Amino acid sequence: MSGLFITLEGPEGAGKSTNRDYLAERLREQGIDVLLTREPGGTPLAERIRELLLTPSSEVMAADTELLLVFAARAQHLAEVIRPALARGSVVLCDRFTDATYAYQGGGRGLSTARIEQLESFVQGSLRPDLTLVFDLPIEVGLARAAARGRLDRFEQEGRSFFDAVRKTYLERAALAPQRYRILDAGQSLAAVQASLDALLPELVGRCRG
Ligand code: Z5A
Repeated sequence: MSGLFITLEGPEGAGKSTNRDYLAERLREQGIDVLLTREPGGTPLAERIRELLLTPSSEVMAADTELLLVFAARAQHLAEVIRPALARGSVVLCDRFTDATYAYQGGGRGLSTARIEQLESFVQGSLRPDLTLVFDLPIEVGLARAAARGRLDRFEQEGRSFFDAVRKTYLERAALAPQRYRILDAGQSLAAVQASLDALLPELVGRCRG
């Protein structure tokens, strides 16, 4: 594979989608071919699985079901979108990927890291993101942003301890592999977050050009 796989992660309302679009524009200005996508989702079938995962329901979804649905959507997304784009040499900017599984199903739901690692190897083989941008912010700031958008999805209805565990897991994973992760302070103004992205741009452009 000759492309570059960049993922954007963080708790709710961290500004991943907004900043993914901003980063894509900056990279395209440099003549770099960028593909934007997201998880769960990114293909028609995976978007249908996303609906199952996000829509609140009176039937409680078992944690293992949630985990398997996340990886089922990912298998489709990898086969149909991510692997072909990387093979073409594109830069893939993906709003959430498997770090979210460690954070939400591992940290939030308490599923074992070993189980997630097994599925990660099964579904992804050796493919891992080249770079992961973690948009970190206090939970209450992100939840206030999410709430301002209106109706809360199935995850956003979780309690404070769930989101604390999500945030903690992201920061722990980033600390274990600093060469892959960059942590951005997403609690600042949007202009300040985007200035941090601008500061990262020379490194990103360099890596995109290999
Ligand atoms: N999930 C999972 O459990 N396991 C997995 O493996 C995967 C996902 C892949 C859907 O993800 C859910 O799936 C997610 C985890 C679970 N949990 N939830 N919910 P999602 O990424 O689609 O959902 P999200 O995290 O809730 O996305 P979001 O709320 O849309 O957040 P965002 O993309 O990080 O933020 P945004 O849309 O760019 O910005 C949110 C608002 O804040 C918007 O009005 C912006 O204009 C505003 N904003 C952004 N940045 C700023 C700053 N700096 N200041 C002020 N306002 C700002």
